[in-house]
Amino acid sequence: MTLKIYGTPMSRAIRVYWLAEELGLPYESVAIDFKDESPGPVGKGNPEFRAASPMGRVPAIDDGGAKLFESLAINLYLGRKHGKGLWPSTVAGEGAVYQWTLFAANELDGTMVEWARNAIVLPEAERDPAKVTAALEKLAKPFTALDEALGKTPWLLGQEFTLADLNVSATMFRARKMDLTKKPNLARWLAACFARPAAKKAWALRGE
Ligand SMILES: N[C@@H](CCC(=O)N[C@@H](CS)C(=O)NCC(=O)O)C(=O)O
Repeated sequence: MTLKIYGTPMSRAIRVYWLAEELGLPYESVAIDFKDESPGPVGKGNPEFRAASPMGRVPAIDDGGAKLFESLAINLYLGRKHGKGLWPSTVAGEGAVYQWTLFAANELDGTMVEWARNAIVLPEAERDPAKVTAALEKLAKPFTALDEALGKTPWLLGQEFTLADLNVSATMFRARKMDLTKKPNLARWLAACFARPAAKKAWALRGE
């Protein structure tokens, strides 16, 4: 049964499309517009979608009856299931993937959204520069931790690109619009993540 991915490229579903491209996984994209409250086919009330996503948030998946929500958990599941080099071969490596994925969720995700909304996404009149400053202050420690880690090895777990790199870089994709000259290792790594053919294919779905 083909993997179903609910969401749109303009949502956090982009993280799952990127992984599907990396793994060469065929998938059916079920468009759910996260701004549409209706029970119609593309609305958040669509009952088939709600069976996979009880809060009506995208992305969600149905993988032959295995239903999951939470973008990064979906990626851990698909990475563990299909591997293909993106999933580490040791338990210590798996621990590092969990660590960086929870780091992405807890230290980056919400603050990156806050920065992006107020720095680049909202119409200029609605942006709040104080929120930009506060977000950058909150991101300083995690960005330093990343820059230091990536000063030691090319990728987060060592010499190879893994799911840790995908989950973290996908969560901070908008940092490509920040001035990262003081974080050269982070800047080099972010550019390398997004130079991957699978990332380009996924981001092309957003017209980027
Ligand atoms: N932590 C969740 C966040 C999901 C989320 O907030 N998705 C947004 C779109 S990117 C959404 O569905 N918003 C509509 C809503 O919250 O009702 C994840 O990573 O999947």
